[in-house]
Amino acid sequence: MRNAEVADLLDRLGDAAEAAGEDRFKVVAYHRAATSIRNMEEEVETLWERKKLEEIKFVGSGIARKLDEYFRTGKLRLLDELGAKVPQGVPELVKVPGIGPRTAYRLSHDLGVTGVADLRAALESGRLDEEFGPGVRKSLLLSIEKFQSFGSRMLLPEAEGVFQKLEAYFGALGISVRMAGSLRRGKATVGDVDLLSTDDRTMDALAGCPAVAQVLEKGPKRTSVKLEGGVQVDVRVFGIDELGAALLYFTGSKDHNIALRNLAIERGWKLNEYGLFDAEGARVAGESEEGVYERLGLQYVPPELREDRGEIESAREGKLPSLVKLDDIKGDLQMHTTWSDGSADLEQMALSAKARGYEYIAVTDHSMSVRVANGLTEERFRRQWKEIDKVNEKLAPFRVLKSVEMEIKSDGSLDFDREFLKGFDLVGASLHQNFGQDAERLTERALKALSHPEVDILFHPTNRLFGRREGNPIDLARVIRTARENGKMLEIDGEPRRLDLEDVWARRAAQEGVPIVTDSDAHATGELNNVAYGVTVARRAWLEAGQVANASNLRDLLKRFS
Ligand code: DGT
Ligand code: CA
Ligand code: CA
Ligand code: ZN
Repeated sequence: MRNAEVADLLDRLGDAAEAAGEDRFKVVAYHRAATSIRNMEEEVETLWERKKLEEIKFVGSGIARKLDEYFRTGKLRLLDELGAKVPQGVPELVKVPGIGPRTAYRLSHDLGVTGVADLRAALESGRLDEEFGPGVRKSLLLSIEKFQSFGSRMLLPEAEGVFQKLEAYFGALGISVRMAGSLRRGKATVGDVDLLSTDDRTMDALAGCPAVAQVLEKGPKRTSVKLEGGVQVDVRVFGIDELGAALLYFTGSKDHNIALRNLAIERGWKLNEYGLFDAEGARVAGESEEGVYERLGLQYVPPELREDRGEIESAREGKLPSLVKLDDIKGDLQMHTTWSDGSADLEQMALSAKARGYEYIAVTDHSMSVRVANGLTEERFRRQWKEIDKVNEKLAPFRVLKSVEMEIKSDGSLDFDREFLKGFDLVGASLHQNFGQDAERLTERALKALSHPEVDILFHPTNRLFGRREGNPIDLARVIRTARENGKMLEIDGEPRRLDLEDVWARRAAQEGVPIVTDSDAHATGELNNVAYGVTVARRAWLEAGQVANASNLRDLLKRFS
């Protein structure tokens, strides 16, 4: 079936024509013909053999001639010629969301922009002020930041949502699908959604799903589609006795796979997506992942650890950690209420947390210098404490801890003095202002807070925000050392755009003996769910419950920072 291949060719031709500054109507014609061929029943190659290409809807004599050249020679000269005409910066610029081939052409050809970094510099320096109004400039800058920090990946909850919808869709048809890929490993961002099944009907079912915008590829054992909204989904079908090996292979990571395959090779065996085979080619495992690990002499490796970061060695020695679970979490230590920038009041947050089975929460409204978030003064905190006392009486033994997300100001000083801070049960500190400082200044601010006797936790240490900005360039090795020396805790903020600390750094902090807090940073009751994402990061950081401060009960928690 060459229809998909020919359709892609025409789409590429359309993009190249647009990027080379060709007429709009030509560009549209190529894409129209591509869609028409992609969706037709008959083989385009058969029609070509019968000289009937022009009977295809939207294929005129010009496009028919090009397809004829392609079928005869396997090449299309026009594509190469157009490619040579595409200005230097275009291929990179079109990857930025919101920049199409036409704009890219204009930027590169007419305005001399050589790439994404150059575009950013040009916008920031005012070089393009005459070309674009302030609104367009602002949205271009936002797109660039998103592209530079994020690419075309999606956040974990979005990928999970796609999976759940598809799982329900297939479920209604009696088809069961399994999650694989980076989504199953719980990565903070996910490129595409990978599914596996043992049911041949899955292919047609996916291609026929109403949420599908475009079928990219459809074969007997594999289908790829793009959903409305742009998310790519890959489905592959395997036999029941192959499913474990397939899950292993398509869960990845690629590096983990390669390490496993090398273990098989050492024994003179072979491992691929169909199974584990001995030297004679007989299948020794493949039905389950557990079976494959076992025959390779390994403990079962949870998907979150499959990154080739030492898990193979640990599994061989039987020393994999017993990873923390969502169930282990006894309370949530960062959230906001209507006192600052949250949307639920304090009692609602407490009730919702209690209903989740927690023993305690810390209410961490912002302190006064975060004016945009309606930060609290000493006087307002004193009033909030009275409300907390009342709620605690009502909900006992559930406990609301008096806490704060206190601002570390530009000069490293804090919003409140030591005497006042003593009135809180728990003090978290973070910075929201002046990220433009150099790495040394930013690091000094964090270290100053971690050296303060009343501060207990440093919240979201790097301040990264997927889709908005990369993390601050602070010296995390020094942050961790200072936290350890002063007996402070570091946070994994479960807000999906933050997930900060990230896994490798949280792991390192815990290895050095720093207790980790993993919480929601909720600004509404529903967002208390964010803790699950924080726990996923903690698992990817190899953490056991004993290394997570809020996996302990209230008494032990209070002991940690009294
Ligand atoms: P993503 O989608 O970019 O977030 O990351 P993944 O890990 O889901 O990667 P994806 O979707 O390209 O492929 C799914 C899995 O398939 C990947 O984790 C490992 C496996 N895989 C893909 N390509 C290769 C390869 O060239 N060699 C091996 N050994 N495995 C591969
Ligand atoms: Ca994937
Ligand atoms: Ca994939
Ligand atoms: Zn915050």
